[in-house]
Amino acid sequence: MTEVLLETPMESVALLRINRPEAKNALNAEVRRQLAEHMARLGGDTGIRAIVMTGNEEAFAAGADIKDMAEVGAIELMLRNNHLLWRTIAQCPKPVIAAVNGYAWGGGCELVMHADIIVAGENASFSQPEVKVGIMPGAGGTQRLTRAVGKYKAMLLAMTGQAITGTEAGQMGLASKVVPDAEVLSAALDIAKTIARMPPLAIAQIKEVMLAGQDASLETALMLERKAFQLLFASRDQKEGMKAFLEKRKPAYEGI
Ligand code: CO8
Repeated sequence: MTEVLLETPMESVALLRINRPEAKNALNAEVRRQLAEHMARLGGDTGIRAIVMTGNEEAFAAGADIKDMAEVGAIELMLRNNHLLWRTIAQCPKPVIAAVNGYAWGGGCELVMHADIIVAGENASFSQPEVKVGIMPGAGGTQRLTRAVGKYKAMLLAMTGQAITGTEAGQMGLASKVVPDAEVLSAALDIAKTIARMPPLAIAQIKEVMLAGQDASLETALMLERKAFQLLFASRDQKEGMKAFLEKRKPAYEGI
């Protein structure tokens, strides 16, 4: 697989790099397929506790590949079943951190929003510019962006196609953390390292409950939280975490 490179920069952390510099990392079918394959495999790998997803200095990804779409018909597009690949990424149970430099436009911005934590460079560029090429966001942009920044900012971005900087994305709630461009990857890896040291069952429950709870009623979401909270008391890591605190030592988590 060369369109998406897999590295393990440190123990328990996987780094996925989109690698189509000649096309500003535009998401063609192969990139999407490889991303989904990696996510599916890493999602089931007990040795991996956090995934960082990035592009290069110029582009995280400048959108879906327009050459792949320009002449396609609606039925052919439907039969491509791209949503299954996006769903695989969305359903990855491991924490995913997007490290964003350069363009995160269109499908690139939508891919970023599949992550759980977003680290943006100050000068990164976020946009949903699909309207400018005659279409609309089609991989979650109308929904995840609205949930992230609210209706009025999301409408403004999707209807004008205007780009915002990483700094603005941070102010709007579209980035968890904004750092100087040169520090994006190291900041994302630092977060991954911190998360990788946490008890993985607790991390998995936090992710599952937060994502499922977003789309449920508050009562249902609070019930999900309560059940997951209770469930964690069946884990050895809960006993170890609390015992280590009381014994004033570092916990040794096993993931069970
Ligand atoms: N698709 C295909 N090729 C692209 C894309 C793209 N999205 N973006 C850049 N490229 C290519 C360019 O065609 C160019 O190739 P070549 O050298 O062969 O001419 C190369 O990358 C370098 O790009 P530029 O010369 O244009 O670089 P600039 O620095 O001048 O500009 C920009 C960078 C501003 C990012 C510019 O390339 C641009 O506007 N790109 C298109 C951005 C865009 O419209 N993105 C949205 C696409 S639609 C979409 O994402 C729908 C998602 C819905 C989900 C669908 C699931 C299938």
